[in-house]
Amino acid sequence: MTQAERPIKLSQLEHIKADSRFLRGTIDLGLADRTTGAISEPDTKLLKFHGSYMQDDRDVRDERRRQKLEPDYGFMVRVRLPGGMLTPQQWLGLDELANRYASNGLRITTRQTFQFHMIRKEHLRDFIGGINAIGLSTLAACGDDVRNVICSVNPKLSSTHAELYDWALKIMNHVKPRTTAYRELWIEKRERTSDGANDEEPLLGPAYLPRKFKFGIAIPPYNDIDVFAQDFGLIAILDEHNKLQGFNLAPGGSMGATAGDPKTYPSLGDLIGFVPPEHLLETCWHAIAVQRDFGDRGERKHARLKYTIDDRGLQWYHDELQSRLPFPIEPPRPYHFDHNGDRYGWVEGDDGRWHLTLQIPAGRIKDVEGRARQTGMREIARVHTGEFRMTCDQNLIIADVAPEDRAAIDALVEQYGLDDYKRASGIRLHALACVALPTCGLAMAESERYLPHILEKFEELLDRYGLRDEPIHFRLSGCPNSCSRSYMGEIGLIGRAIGKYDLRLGADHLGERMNGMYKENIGEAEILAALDEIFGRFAAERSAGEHFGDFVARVGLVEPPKRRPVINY
Ligand code: SRM
Ligand code: SF4
Repeated sequence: MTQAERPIKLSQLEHIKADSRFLRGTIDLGLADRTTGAISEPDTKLLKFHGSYMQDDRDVRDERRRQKLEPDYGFMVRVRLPGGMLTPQQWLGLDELANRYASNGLRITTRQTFQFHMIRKEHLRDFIGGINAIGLSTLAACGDDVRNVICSVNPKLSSTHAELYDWALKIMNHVKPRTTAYRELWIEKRERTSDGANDEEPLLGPAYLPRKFKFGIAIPPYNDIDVFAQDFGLIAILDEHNKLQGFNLAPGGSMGATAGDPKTYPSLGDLIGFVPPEHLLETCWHAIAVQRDFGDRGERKHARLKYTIDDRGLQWYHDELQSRLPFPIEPPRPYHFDHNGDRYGWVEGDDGRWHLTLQIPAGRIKDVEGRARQTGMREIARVHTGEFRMTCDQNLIIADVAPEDRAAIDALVEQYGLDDYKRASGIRLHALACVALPTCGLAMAESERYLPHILEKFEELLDRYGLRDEPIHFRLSGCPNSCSRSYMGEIGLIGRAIGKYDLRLGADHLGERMNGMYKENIGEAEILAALDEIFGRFAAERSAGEHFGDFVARVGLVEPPKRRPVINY
């Protein structure tokens, strides 16, 4: 039975979407209204599909309320950047837009793209228009649609990476929204949008998807995208000559959960089969269509693909997908991951070109006192002739550098202090933090702003046990939505209230096992006391080469969540 046939009460947002004339609503009127920095509540929901969230500066919220002023509204804008690739000219374009309109520089996200914060309403059209003018888009960067398709940035396999990057673009183009509202609002900048009578959404339908839907392509042996955290993970299968054979399919992942609601939970995807490259686009289309038809449109907290799969079974999802495809889904093929983080420094690709991975703490590229990262990247973009690649760990790669150009890049990297990766501790090199306060409306605790402090504290502890260089994966998030994929951290801190976090431990190093709860809702002193003891045990009792997360799981300090049972292929 499809969603339409089921007698459920649709959530309010389903009505807003269906009545929006393909995402138009009254966004045009809201943008023109100069009496407020905001737009209407229903329009904020539709604006997400256009790549923007209305937010307010939470640091000044109470003070403004006291002064009887409206909140300090601004708009977050997210770029859609499949595969995370950017030309130097595009970098310079984004940099200029950030300087002109945004409050906090450029922010690399955990899905390989950029966000900008606190764009004022009166500048939103010029900002999004400016992004389009440099050949990029924000359509479907947020909203109930297919989000930025991410892809491993394995620099060693340059030619395979180029091929897989191309697949990320193809998937995105194949399944993105078709509405012309985006063009009317942000490119043509029409004062009044049309009635959308000629629009069609052959895949997504007029009410779009029940919830966001995320694809990611991993290129073994790197799982640097956390492929099992995707709604629909794709694992590239290469033969012994690194020629692409096809893709293993791993649906059913996603991290988001609601504090105190056990019906919501993070989950990893599981294998249901393999398809060759020529069948990939059709497979992706129908993978989405199944969720469009069966996803829960009554309860948004229950509307991700993982819940559809868990309610009906992984085998059911496989069979339903198979019933829509004119070719067989084959059994999954063998693959092996050896890592799920970035590797820093210079790497030579299989084509003799060079790639330099830099560490960007929490992805924030901004000039601050004593550190001019934004200026440095601008200077690099002015001389670089290759491209830039964003990683899902909020870092960036200066990619495709000729051997003779390396010295010039190195000099700029050093001059602008972009070479932290040479000195940072193991845990610092493997730390991710979501944005959280002051812009995220859902933040329950600090994250990005807390990262430098808590890392120093962790390093003090690690130094006691000679563990400074230990590559411990640390993920910090300001709430259980886990935008830094904090359930995948060997150490995960998940915000529950100001100054309080759940301490979770025991994920593996391959992105194949989530962490488990160690202590709930505790403050910094308790977190440090707990880790002091566990780091001490780890140093004394670990077996040779054992990672921190594996140790914690082996000695039974936590019980990591279980994967779904394997299905019949
Ligand atoms: Fe996220 C919502 C930031 C990756 C799960 N996420 C939000 C919002 C838009 C808050 C909101 O709804 O009002 C955050 C904006 C903060 C701000 O001020 O900018 C936000 N999410 C981010 C970013 C920027 C985190 C970062 O520091 O890099 C990432 C942008 C990714 C991108 O470029 O598209 C980001 N979010 C993720 C990921 C990681 C991933 O996709 O690999 C997840 C976990 C995987 C998943 O989808 O479950 C994630 N974000 C969520 C959720 C939980 C969804 C759920 O099904 O429960 C929410 C809340 C929601 O959608 O209702 C959310
Ligand atoms: Fe905001 Fe929570 Fe996502 Fe952090 S994890 S950006 S606090 S929604």
